[in-house]
This record gives sequence, C-alpha cells and structure tokens, in this order.
Amino acid sequence: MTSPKAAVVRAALAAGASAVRVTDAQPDARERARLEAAYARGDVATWAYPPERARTSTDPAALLPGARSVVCLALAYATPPPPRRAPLTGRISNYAWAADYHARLRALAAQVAAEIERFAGPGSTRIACDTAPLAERAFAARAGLGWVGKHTGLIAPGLGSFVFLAEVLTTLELTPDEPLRKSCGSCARCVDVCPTGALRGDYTMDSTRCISDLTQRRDAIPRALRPLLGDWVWGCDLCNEACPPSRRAGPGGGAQFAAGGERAAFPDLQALLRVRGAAFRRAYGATALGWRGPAVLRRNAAVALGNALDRAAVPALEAALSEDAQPLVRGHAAWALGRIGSPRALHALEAALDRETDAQVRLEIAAALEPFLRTV
Ligand code: B12
Repeated sequence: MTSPKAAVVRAALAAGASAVRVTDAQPDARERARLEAAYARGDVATWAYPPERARTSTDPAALLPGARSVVCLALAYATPPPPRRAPLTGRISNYAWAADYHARLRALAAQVAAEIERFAGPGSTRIACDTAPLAERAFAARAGLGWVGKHTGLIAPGLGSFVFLAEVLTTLELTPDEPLRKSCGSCARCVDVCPTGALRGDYTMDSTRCISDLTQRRDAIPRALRPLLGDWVWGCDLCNEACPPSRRAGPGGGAQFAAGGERAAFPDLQALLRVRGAAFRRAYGATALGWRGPAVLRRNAAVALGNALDRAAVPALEAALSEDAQPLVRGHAAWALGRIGSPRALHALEAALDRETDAQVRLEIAAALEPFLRTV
C-alpha cells in the first residue's frame, strides 16, 4: 500500500511542483534567533514586521493548531528575457514579468492539500505562500529542499535559486526528510555583484539596501541609493543571475512564467512615468507588482530615467514635476532632472521652485539644484 508521504509527493509532482520535501512542524528555535537578530538590526525595517513574527513564523502551530508536518514545495520560474530593442526602457524582475505567481503556487498547494485531506480529513491542512507569516526559506532548508545561499535565497539542487516556495502545513504526520549538508563555500558572486552592498556575505542581508526592496517601498528612495538602482523599476535579479547553481540550472520556468513580450520585461520608461488608473490595471493588475499601485512605479520610472542620463527624457520628467498629483513622484522627477542637469532640466527645476507648495518636493528640488549653484 502507498504511504501517505509517497502519495503526497506523487500528487505534488503530478500537479507541477519542481521539487517537494517534508519536514516536521516543531518550532525552529535557531531560525527564531536568526529572525530576532535580523529584526533587531533593522534588516527588514521596510516591512515593519511586529517582533512576535519571529516566534509565530517559526512555529507552524501558530498558523495551524496541531500541525505535525510541513510539505515544502518549489516551483522553478526562470525564463529567458525577450529581446530588448527600444531605448529608454526599464527592467522588471523575472519573478514579476509574468502572471502573478501567487495564484499558480496556491493552486499547486491546493492540489497537495486535497491529497493530504484524503488521508486526514477536511480542515487538516493550511496553505502558506509568501504572504503568510512563515519563515518559508528556513522550513524549505530544514526539509532538504535546498540550502540558504549568501544571497539569502533558497538554492535547490539542479534548480538553482530562481524557485518560488509554498508550503502545506498539516496535522497529518508525514515522514520528514533530512536537511542537505551544503553551503556556498567560498563563492561570493552574489555579494560582489550587488550594486548597493546589501548582502553581507554571512548569509544575511540588509534589505533596506536591496534593490528589490527599494523598488517596492512606499516612501522616498534614499537619495544616495537612487543612482545604484540603474534601470530596475521592479524587483532585481542580479544576485540570483550571478549564482552559479542558478546559471547551471538555466531557465526552468516554462510558458506559465514567460514574459508577456518586450514591454512586460522592459517597459518604456516615459510611458511608465505616466501610468495610472485603468492603464495601470490593464498592464500590471494580474502580475506580482499590481498590489503596490501605480505611484510607486511612476516614482521608479523617474529614478531609472535619471539614471539613463538622456536629455530626451527631460520633457517627460518636466511634465511629471509639474503635473503629477503625487508629491512622491514629483520629488523623484526633480531628482532625475538634477541628475541629467541639462539647461532645460535646470530651468524646469527653477520654474517648479516658484510654484511648488509641498515641503518635501521643495527639498528635493533644492537638493537637485544645489550642485549647480555651488559651481556658479
Ligand atoms: C520580506 C520579503 C522580501 C524582502 C526582504 C528579503 C529578505 N532577504 O529578507 C525583499 C523585498 C527585499 C524581498 C526580495 C526578494 N524576494 Co522576497 N520575500 C519576503 C518574504 C515575504 C518574507 C521574508 C522574510 O521574512 N525576511 C526576513 C529575513 C531575515 O528572513 P528570511 O528571508 O526568511 O531569511 C533568513 C533565512 O534564510 C535564514 N536561514 C534559514 N536557514 C538558514 C541556514 C543558514 C546556514 C543560515 C546562515 C541562514 C538560514 O537566515 C535568513 C536571515 O535571518 C518571503 C516570504 C516568506 N513568508 O518567507 C519572500 C521570499 C523570501 N521572496 C522571494 C523572492 C523570489 C524574492 C526575490 C528574488 C524577488 C526579486 N527578484 O526581486 C528577491 C530576492 C532578494 C534576496 N536576495 O533575498 C521568495 C524566495 C524564494 C527562494 N528561492 O528563496 C520568497 C520565499 C517568496 C516565495 N514564496 O517564493 N523579499
């Protein structure tokens, strides 16, 4: 007779999982200590996690009372980028250029949960994927699905780190798998490639410097970090792309995660600087970047245009500075104009100073003009 574990593993693979492993649901004291230390350092300050999350996200019973096992699922998502032909375009990360992964992962986990419930009955499972307070990488590592790399991502043997994770917690006892005895050794390519120095090299990261985090935060991007964002307008793939096991694995994502054309991966920055309302929902509503709303994308487009250092972008930035309803966007458009620094850009900044009433935007304009005042 097939064991429940064998049936669950078979169901997961049949539903499309790239890999599946199981761990017990004991609280993870070591990971709790790691999270407490990370919170205390302010590593994830952007997300304002309550301190008790360190305990709850390392104790599966906090999500499912009576939990005894955690089924850890990985789904490969890397797909090759479409050709990039147009000038003044930004870059969207591979994880967000296709349809929202949460729906695909939750459907996969639901099939696994249904198989478990054949053995343990209704109410014996709970699905977690990204949004639930569960330390997903730590449980995946404990289950031997892979190891946590210096970029802090889970690296699965043969698949690399371009994998999404999901878990099915269950009250059913399933035979646990063993963790892998692997680490990154002396490799530090991810650490070296990160433009903002977010990765410390000791398997921890200051997320407040991570480009992915900077593109997702709701407020102003610290001025000193803006030039380091380059052309990224949502997420970042640099550390995963540099990771040797991910390079060896190649694109394993398949059609479900393929970019919907050049514009999905490399959006026109001047169009993005204007995106709002229905146009935003049409282009991004069904992707993993839809949840943050259009103003953050317009802000990111302004930063990427500033980094492109192309005078052709000045009229679009000038319009954003005078017309955008969001001070956040006007402020970053001012920064971009100062970075380009052409006579027309400076004129636009001076004109804006005469009419701008928002204190933060005025500060941005003043900071953008300052280097030019000094040299006069
Ligand atoms: C907040 C968050 C972010 C934040 C902060 C990320 C971070 N590294 O802390 C930001 C916005 C920056 C982010 C970015 C990305 N994210 Co994110 N994110 C999350 C989220 C919601 C919570 C993570 C969290 O609590 N972080 C706090 C830190 C302190 O904890 P941690 O990341 O779990 O890392 C600890 C463990 O790895 C632990 N650890 C476990 N075992 C071991 C073993 C050893 C030996 C050591 C030393 C450490 C260790 O130590 C770390 C430090 O304490 C998770 C989903 C979830 N519920 O877990 C997704 C998640 C981690 N993100 C994911 C993805 C895909 C990404 C991006 C690749 C997206 C992109 N392309 O832009 C980047 C990768 C950036 C990076 N290098 O980590 C995936 C990761 C898949 C994977 N293969 O690991 C997750 C799991 C979502 C999912 N369900 O698939 N993310």
